[in-house]
Amino acid sequence: MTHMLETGGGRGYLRVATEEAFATREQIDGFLRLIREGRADKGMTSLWGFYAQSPSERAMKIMERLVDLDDRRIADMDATGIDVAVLALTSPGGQPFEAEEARGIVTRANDQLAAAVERHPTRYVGLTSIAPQDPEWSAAEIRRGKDELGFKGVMVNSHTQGRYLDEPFFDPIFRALAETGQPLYIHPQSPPDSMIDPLLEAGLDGAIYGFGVETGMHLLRLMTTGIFDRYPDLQIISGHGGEALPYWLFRLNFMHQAGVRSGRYERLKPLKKDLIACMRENMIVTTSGLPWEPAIKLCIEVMGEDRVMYAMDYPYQYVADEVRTHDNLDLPPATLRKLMQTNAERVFGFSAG
Ligand code: 1DF
Ligand code: MN
Repeated sequence: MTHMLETGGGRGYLRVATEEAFATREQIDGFLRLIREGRADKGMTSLWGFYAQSPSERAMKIMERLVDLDDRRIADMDATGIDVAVLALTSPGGQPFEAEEARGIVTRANDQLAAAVERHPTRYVGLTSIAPQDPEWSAAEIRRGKDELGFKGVMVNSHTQGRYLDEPFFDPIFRALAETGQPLYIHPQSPPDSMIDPLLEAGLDGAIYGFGVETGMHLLRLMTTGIFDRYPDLQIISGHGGEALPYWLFRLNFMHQAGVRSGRYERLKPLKKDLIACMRENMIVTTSGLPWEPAIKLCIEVMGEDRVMYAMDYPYQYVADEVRTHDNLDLPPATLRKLMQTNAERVFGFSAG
């Protein structure tokens, strides 16, 4: 049985998609400049060398859709029944650039997004992009995003030039998140040069696997280095079913505790909150890339029904059938409504419709 994918909540909920990407021309031109000038890492060269230059139909369609924040995007949302898109600058944002270049690209991207949200206030919610290579500037941009641009959370695309957010260097970002009470979305990007070689060699560096293992590790090391002991109210969102962490959670927690007891690693310290509690109290996962009943049910069972949100990952995974998969999940209506609408409203603090 099929049904029309209409917006408007005829099924008892609105559809809020929470990992939706846009790009600016300036950002794409910047990626190409990095590649041309030999300043790009291997992951950038592989990923954006493809999307920004390939004449293939996939690359062309994605590029057209990424840079459109008006008619094309709204028509695509209408066609797939997406009522509200939570939008952020596409991966890896401004993170591969030198700080000054990054600040310019990210500021103008945030301004463009704010203008688009103003044009389509009932359809779009914006997230603030930052340049973690300049943490103090990023903290100020997080405040500007909330206070002046009306954004509802912050987007970081995993590592920044091989550096991870648990480094004390990045603390101003977490302080700004705590001060403004906003969630942090940690989206994948390609693994850094220190990690990518065996993935690249096998063609696995991108969204197929490289994204997931690198970002899953980032999320895990934030937890094991005690980010939620330091920031007990912080909420971190991750895509792709939590980058496999919910599936592995028992083993992660067991082996983490065994590792701590053994004293084998100086950096594995006891946590006030174990990894299971971290996942159930401080993490939220989305269904981007995983429109699959067994995986979504596992996430809901492991994380709780308040901690899983729908995402399409437009335009990288723009498939109407996947929306239908979510609509047809074997879940109680109240749980489905949380998944599709109300968890996102609570996590980001907005009201759809
Ligand atoms: C891809 C996938 C690219 C996702 C993305 O951003 C992205 C891809 C550059 O398939 O190349 O966000 N994704 O989240 O699955
Ligand atoms: Mn994505």
